[in-house]
Amino acid sequence: MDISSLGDRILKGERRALARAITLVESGREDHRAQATELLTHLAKSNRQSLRIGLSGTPGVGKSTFIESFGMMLIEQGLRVAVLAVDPSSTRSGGSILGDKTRMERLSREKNAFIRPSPSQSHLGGVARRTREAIALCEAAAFDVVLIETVGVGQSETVVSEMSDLFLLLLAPAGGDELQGVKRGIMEMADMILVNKADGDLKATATRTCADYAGALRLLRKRPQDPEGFPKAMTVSAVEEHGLEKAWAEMQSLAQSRRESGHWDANRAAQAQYWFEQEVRAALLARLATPQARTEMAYLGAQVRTGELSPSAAAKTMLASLLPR
Ligand SMILES: Nc1nc2c(ncn2[C@@H]2O[C@H](COP(=O)(O)OP(=O)(O)OP(=O)(O)O)[C@@H](O)[C@H]2O)c(=O)[nH]1
Ligand SMILES: [Mg+2]
Repeated sequence: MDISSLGDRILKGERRALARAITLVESGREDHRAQATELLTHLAKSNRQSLRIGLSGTPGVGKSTFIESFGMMLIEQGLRVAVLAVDPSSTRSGGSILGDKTRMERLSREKNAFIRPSPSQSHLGGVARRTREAIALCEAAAFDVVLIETVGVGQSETVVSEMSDLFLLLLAPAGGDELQGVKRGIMEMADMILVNKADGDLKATATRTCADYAGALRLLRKRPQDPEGFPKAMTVSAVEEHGLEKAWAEMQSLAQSRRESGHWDANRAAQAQYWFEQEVRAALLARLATPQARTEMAYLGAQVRTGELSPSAAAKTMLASLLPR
């Protein structure tokens, strides 16, 4: 594969080249990894930045429907929109991908849109790197907005918020009891809470739910990255396409204020450092998982059990063999 011509086609915004490059970064093959690294290095020179919007919410809250409506609105404004999905659950089959394709039917027909469903079956560490690299590819391909969708389960919100400029939490209209169902840690990550399905019979409940969450957000610790009034809760209807323009205006105003305050750059720098450290950790753990390392762990472990070696002496020996000087 000619990496530099693939790179040039991506820089021209060619979706087919972009799709091919994402397949490359998704590959676990060693020669593919090397090519992916070469490609990303080549593209990093473009220095293009998209607005990266992370979007999380429980299954069925309307993430895909929201992305379809919101994405179409952005396209109508002349913007180019990429959609990536992070699905850490290996239990979900190809069904979710099919579902997304049909749910984003209009968007998937637009030439200024690019939709990439998540590959199934992989652990979160691998998902994180692939998604980050896919984001970088979309940025190089001059997409104005990159939407990163994730189902709100376990660690996936953290992963997505650590690669986003703005993090949105989509919630369903609900009674007061369910408010407590949103974990504090997730609330603290949100830049905006969007209460979806504010239409028909659910409209009044959505308005109440929104007020409840707005109150809950005010009780959280003030974050240095937030201008007055943020984080914010709003109601939207993805189906009736209500509140989307207002939500977009708020997102842009937040992004602008963060650019002006210097927080935008500082946040991206901190994220880059975070992922660097995560990769080092992941690589060290991978070394522990090799057959030789497992054998040595078992061997040293047996000596620790009989008292021949102290735990710390054995650990020292183990580390010396993992990290030869
Ligand atoms: N009334 C109403 N229904 C909605 C709205 N948005 C989505 N829905 C419905 O909610 C259901 C789930 O929508 P999806 O967009 O698939 O939800 P999701 O969050 O992507 O779901 P997963 O991908 O399974 O996590 C569908 O039946 C939608 O039609 C809305 O604004 N109003
Ligand atoms: Mg979905």
